[in-house]
Amino acid sequence: MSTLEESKCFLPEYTRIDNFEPEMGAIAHAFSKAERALITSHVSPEADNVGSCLAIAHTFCALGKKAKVWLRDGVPDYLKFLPGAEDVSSGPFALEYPYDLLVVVDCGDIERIGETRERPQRDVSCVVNIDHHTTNTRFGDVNWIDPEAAATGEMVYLLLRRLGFEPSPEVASCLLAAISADTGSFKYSNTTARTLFIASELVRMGAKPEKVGMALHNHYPKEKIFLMGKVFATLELFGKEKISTISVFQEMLKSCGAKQEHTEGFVEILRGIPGVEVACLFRELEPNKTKVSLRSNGTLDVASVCGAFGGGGHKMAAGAVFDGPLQEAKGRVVNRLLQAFFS
Ligand SMILES: [Mn+2]
Repeated sequence: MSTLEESKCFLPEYTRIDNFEPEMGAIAHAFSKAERALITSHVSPEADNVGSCLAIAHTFCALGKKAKVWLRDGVPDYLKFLPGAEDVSSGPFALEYPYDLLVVVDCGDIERIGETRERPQRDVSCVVNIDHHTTNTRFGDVNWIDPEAAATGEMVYLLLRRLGFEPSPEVASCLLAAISADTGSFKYSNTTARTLFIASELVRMGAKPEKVGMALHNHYPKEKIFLMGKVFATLELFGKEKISTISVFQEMLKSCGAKQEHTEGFVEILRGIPGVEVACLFRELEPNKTKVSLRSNGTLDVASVCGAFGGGGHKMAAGAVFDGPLQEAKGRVVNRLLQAFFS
C-alpha cells in the first residue's frame, strides 16, 4: 500500500471532492481538449493567486501543452521565488498570445482580473472558474466553487490528484505557498484536517516549509518596516474598541520608498489587538480611490459588510474598493460596522 493510500484511511474528508464530480468531469474534459491555456487571477495578487496559477501552468506544460500566466499587476517581489514566477506576463492584457482555454483561479468576479469582462473571453470556447470565495459570481462555463476550501491552492491540489498527477516539487512549492498564505501559516479558522493533510503531502512531494514560510510570513524589507512605523501610528479604535482601523496614504508609501504589497499582513496584526472584533485597513490607491480590507475575529460576517459596498470575499476576510477619498470610505465603513454591532 502506498503512503497516499494509507493516509486516505485516516482522513475521510479527503474524499470530499466526490461532491464535485460533475465539475471535475467538466474540468478534466476542458483541460484535455485545450492546447494553449491562459491562466489568470485578480489584480494585486497574493500567494494563493500566484501559486494556484503557476501550479496549473506547470501541470499543463508537463502534459506537453502550452500555458501562459497573466496577472495584470505581476508577481509581487516576495513571491518571485516561486518556480515559474519569472515567466508570468503582466501589464496590459497579453492579446498576442493565442489561447483556447481561459482558467481563472481564486477570483470572485472576472472583472477583478483588471480587464473588461468581454476581452479575455472573446476567443475561447471555455472559461474555467476555480475559486473558494463565497461571493463568486459563477462567471465561467465551468464553475467549481468550494467556500469550505481554505485556499484555491487546496482545490488545485485535489484537482491535480483527481486528474492523476503527482505534483512535482515545483508545483508542490507553489501550492504550499498558496495554502500557507490563505491560512495565515495554518492558524486561521479555515485550516482543516484536510488542509493539513494536503500540506503534509506537499512537503512529502518536495515543498520546503521553511523557504515558503519565511518568504511569506517573515519577509520584512526595510521599506516595509519604515512604512509600518507610519501606518500603525494612524491606529484608531471605535465602538468600545471592537473596531480597529489603520490607514495607508500614497504619501507614506512615497516617503518610505514602499509599495502597496508592503502592506501585506498589516490588517492581521490589527486583528490581534485584544477585544477587537473587526480590523480595517484603508489604503489610498489614488486620491479618489480607496481600498478597504476587513478581517473579522468571528462575530461578524465581513463578506456581507463588504458586499453592501460592492465588494466581497470570505466571512472572516473581505474587501471592497470605494470611489472616493480615504476619510470618506473610512467614515462609511466604520458607521456600517457600528450599526452592525450596536443596533
Ligand atoms: Mn484564496
